[in-house]
Amino acid sequence: MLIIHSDATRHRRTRTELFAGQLVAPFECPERVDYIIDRARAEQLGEIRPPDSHGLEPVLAIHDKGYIDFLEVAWRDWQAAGYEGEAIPNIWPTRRMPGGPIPRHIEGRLGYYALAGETSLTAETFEAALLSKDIALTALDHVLAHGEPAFALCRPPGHHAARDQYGGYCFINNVAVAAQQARHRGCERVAILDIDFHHGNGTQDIFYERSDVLTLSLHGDPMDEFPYFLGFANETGRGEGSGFNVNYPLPSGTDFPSWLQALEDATGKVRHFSPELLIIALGVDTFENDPISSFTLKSEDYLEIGARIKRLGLPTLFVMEGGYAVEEIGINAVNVLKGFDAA
Ligand code: OKP
Ligand code: ZN
Repeated sequence: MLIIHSDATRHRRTRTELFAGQLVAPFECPERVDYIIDRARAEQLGEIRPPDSHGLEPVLAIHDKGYIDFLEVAWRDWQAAGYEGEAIPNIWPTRRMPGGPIPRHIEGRLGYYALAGETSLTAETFEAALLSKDIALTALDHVLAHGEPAFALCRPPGHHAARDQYGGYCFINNVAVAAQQARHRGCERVAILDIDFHHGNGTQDIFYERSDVLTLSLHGDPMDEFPYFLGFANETGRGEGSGFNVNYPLPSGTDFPSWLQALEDATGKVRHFSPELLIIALGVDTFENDPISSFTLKSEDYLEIGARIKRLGLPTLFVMEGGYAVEEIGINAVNVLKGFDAA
């Protein structure tokens, strides 16, 4: 399988993540990519190519222009305010003060555009986000041109990013940008199947009122897991999009047989939709030793996941999302792709 990868993803190396009331070394670190690419090479998974630049137009087909402009200048404005740490929001529009205009001060604008507080914004953030979507779009080019699968080794991840919000380590929604680009290039129906441990809230919200992009997500029950405020089973789409969003909230401790039952239901729905393109939001934080998640999948299970996805017989784009058991992330992610290739 073709792999799109850039060494420049390592330029995003934040120092801090707000976690459990402390600033800790971020879970979403550059070494994640190193382990995956090392394993892909060792397993001779396929050719590794760098991304091509795709510009901002495909991004602005999904994201709000004001939001993208904010990402571009946020670090400069944060520094200009005299702040010395990495940029972290600390106040938000909430139920009892939903707010009016977008604030002028960077502290207010951070809260306006952030959906969570763990994700530090730094000097390299905007470029890193652009590089990540270029990786996804280059892999998409290959799938569309040849009908063959491709793996976009994206970092930072994307599925929590909404039209005008960042958080959960995500800034640009890579799978959403790729899906919209595929629509633009003539695919009538696109399915996005999100198998990351966390609900793909950004992706769901972006396509919630549309019937041309089917979104499905298997994830930890938001009653107990991030992102807490979206991802419930009764969220099935709105208007034109009614019936075109499917959530599978699963309890803490979910094991592989139970997880596979949900996957089988989801693949049945994908088949019924008969998309021209399948995009997999590939997180391997469902792994038993993941430090921030609570499912119990084992490394060998990822081979079976790849094989099940292959059975759909669709042009397939894999886009990297989460996975924080860093030393095992290479084995687990590459197992999905190997399982797909071998089936
Ligand atoms: C990004 B992706 C756990 C805190 C979780 C943010 C998680 C972001 C996950 N108690 N904080 O979906 O892998
Ligand atoms: Zn995740």
